[in-house]
Amino acid sequence: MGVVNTTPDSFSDGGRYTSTRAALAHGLAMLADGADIIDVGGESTRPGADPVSAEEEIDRIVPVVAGLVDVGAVVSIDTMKPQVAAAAVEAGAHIVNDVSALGDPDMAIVCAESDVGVVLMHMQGEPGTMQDDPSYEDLLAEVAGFLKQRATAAQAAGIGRDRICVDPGIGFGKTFDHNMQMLHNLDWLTALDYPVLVGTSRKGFLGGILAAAGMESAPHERDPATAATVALAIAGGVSVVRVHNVSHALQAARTADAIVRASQTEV
Ligand code: PMM
Repeated sequence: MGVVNTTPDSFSDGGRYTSTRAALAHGLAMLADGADIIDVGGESTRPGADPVSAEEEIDRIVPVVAGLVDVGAVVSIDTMKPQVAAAAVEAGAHIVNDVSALGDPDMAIVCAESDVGVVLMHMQGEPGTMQDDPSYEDLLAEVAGFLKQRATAAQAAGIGRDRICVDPGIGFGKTFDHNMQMLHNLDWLTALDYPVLVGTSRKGFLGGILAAAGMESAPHERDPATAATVALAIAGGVSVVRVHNVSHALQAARTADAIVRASQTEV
């Protein structure tokens, strides 16, 4: 899953794809690089980011979604707002990626009334304050329990089980150690028996790992580190990786996948 943020303020690619033209060109380039899905976002979930009205978010994302649908792409819309999801679905989007896991009850209705896939992500708190002091008594059990509960609620609202994907929400109300523990223990999530999506791309914890090894890095310099997480995620049974650099991630994913499969065949 390649990321197109049409926002002025996302942490890694903010401001680069604010015009429809630039966002579309970037989506097309990621498709050419081998992306299976393009995830279009119109509001940054970065801690402290400015909130955006539904109208503005719709204005940002609809032309991009429609343009990508036009060329036959599978398009995901990254939003917490039911109005925005509805406008994107109307424009042809195939997946709703909701980092609040259907936090707004109307989102379940919008999704149930169409046949979109739904990504349910775990977040502790809200984007503005989620990184202030995240804490858990039992991180893995809490994240897995939340996702199971949200998936069950989604199914009760009429969203078929085969349309649901779960995501631990790397960096969403998580400390460095929380992120590391979740990625080290992905079997907690795969055991839920839904496809798992993971978004590690260029995130702060990678900067932390690299800095501890004496390598300071800006977000856009973290693609090799991202590729390492992609390989580990695929080896751990993850189905979808959400990334900014598709060609690097695709090499890592294909390589990890081939080695995992080789180890399952008899020689
Ligand atoms: N991360 C970001 C935004 N949306 N959606 C899902 N499902 N999972 C994620 O980890 C995720 C997301 C933040 O990253 P960005 O600012 O680079 O888009």
